[in-house]
Amino acid sequence: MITLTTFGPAFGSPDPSPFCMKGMALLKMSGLEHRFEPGDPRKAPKQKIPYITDKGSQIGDSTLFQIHIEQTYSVDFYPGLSDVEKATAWAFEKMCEEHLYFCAVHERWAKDANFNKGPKAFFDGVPAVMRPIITAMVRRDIKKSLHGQGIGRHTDEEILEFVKRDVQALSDFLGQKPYFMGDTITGADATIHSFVTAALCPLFTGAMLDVIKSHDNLVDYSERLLAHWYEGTDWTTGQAKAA
Ligand SMILES: N[C@@H](CCC(=O)N[C@@H](CS)C(=O)NCC(=O)O)C(=O)O
Repeated sequence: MITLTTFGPAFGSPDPSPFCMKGMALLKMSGLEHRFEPGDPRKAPKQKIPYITDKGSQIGDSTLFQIHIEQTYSVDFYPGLSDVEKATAWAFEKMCEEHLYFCAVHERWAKDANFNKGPKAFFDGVPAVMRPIITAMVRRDIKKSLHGQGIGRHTDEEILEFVKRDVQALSDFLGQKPYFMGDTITGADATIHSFVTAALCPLFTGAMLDVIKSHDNLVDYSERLLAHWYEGTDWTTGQAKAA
């Protein structure tokens, strides 16, 4: 039994983190026995969520545990793809994880309206007297990390231009195919679908949501795979919902 530690459902999504949704989808695709368990990044092996626990070992980072599952259980997440197709899948996955993701973090954490509707709720469990201080401290750290990564140095207009180009590339490549790489569902869908669905989260208003919503094929892809992976599943545990 593999345990995937996530944040747990929030914002009307299976998880507020696209990396957690990626992990959830990968485990579903793997066919291995698994369960989800909400946890705390401070206790995670790399102080980030998601991570898996498999036979007593904890493995942090969604790509590293994907590789662990591939190598340990001979799971092929990219069946039938050529080397060039695998290279394409890798490049799109990393565009989402290492570029589009930071634009989304900026959208949710740096903009007051979105922060107040979403991430602020992460601090509801902090004692009231400490809450404003801890909230401001964590928000400042996240803005600092966005500055270190680079995205935080750009204007809203410049970031939006990046978003438009990432999203256009995803939409153009997906086209009218049922899955990102063609007729077969692959590991690329676990990643791409999670980032597309996170960007479509209706809680967060603003230009990023408007951009992604204007691509009908991405909206349709998000809805189809949400139904495929999550209908009938308890989002908190990963187990089938009681009838
Ligand atoms: N490269 C990591 C990224 C995971 C990640 O960035 N997780 C964020 C949430 S989306 C996190 O746990 N942040 C908590 C923190 O930084 O304290 C992966 O693929 O799993």
